[in-house]
Amino acid sequence: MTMENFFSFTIMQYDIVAHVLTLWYAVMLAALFYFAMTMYQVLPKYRISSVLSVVVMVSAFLILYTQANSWINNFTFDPVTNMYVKNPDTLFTNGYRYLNWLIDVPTLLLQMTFVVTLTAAVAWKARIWFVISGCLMILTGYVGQFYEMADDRMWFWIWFVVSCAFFVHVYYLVYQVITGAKQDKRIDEKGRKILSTIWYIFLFAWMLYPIAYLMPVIMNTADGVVIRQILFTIADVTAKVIYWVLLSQLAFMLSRSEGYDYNAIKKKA
Ligand code: RET
Repeated sequence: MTMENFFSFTIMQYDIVAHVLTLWYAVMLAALFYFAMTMYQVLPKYRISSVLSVVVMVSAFLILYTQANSWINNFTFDPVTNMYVKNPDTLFTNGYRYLNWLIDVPTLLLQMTFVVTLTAAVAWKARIWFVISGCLMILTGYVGQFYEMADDRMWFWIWFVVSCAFFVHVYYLVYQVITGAKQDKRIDEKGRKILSTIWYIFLFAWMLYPIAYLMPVIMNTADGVVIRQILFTIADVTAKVIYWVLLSQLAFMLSRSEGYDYNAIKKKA
């Protein structure tokens, strides 16, 4: 059972979580349209990255909608105490998030290898390990989160450590791919800045996930729940949507340097 089921919430606490979760799936839907509509602004070889963004957004939207409802259906307002109290016959779960990441994490990592230029051997090695380590990081964390409120948190910690080992490996791979991409002659100073920002997104936004996982240990209160849901949402919007916008900027730039100027083509037509 996750920590969210152990507390009653003030109207403010309950509403903040309900609103943050709603905002979150609305952003996913908005981003879906953005990526579908900007797809033709890049060369065909980069469009696979936009297609993947759209596909992931459909799945993210559906899963996150379910996740938001899991919160909304789990509590009832009690006018006597003026608090939202847990329904006796339902349980909240963060599990949907993990399932969503299982799709997103390998895709986010793969997309990078489709946009930046890498030698075939490096690209394939990175792709295979991105999928293996990315999925194992999420799956081991998924198992661990079932033990977050156990009397003895031994398994919670064991799975956390295992998941972190894969996390470090993913970081190492991302670092290699990004430093490799910076060597590309077609990438100018602005492009290198975008690549550095992408690296910072990995460094900071991805780090919020293990922090949120540890919330039952760091702050085991109703406020802790609110902070955890906000952290997950900030991380998700940054790691997905902002990352994708940056990646498509890079693809626009590379397309232009390869002679594909979408605005000029449109003017002619
Ligand atoms: C877990 C378990 C505890 C240890 C670690 C974790 C890392 C999770 C990460 C998730 C990234 C998700 C993304 C989703 C985008 O949509 C599984 C919480 C290290 C890094 C980027």
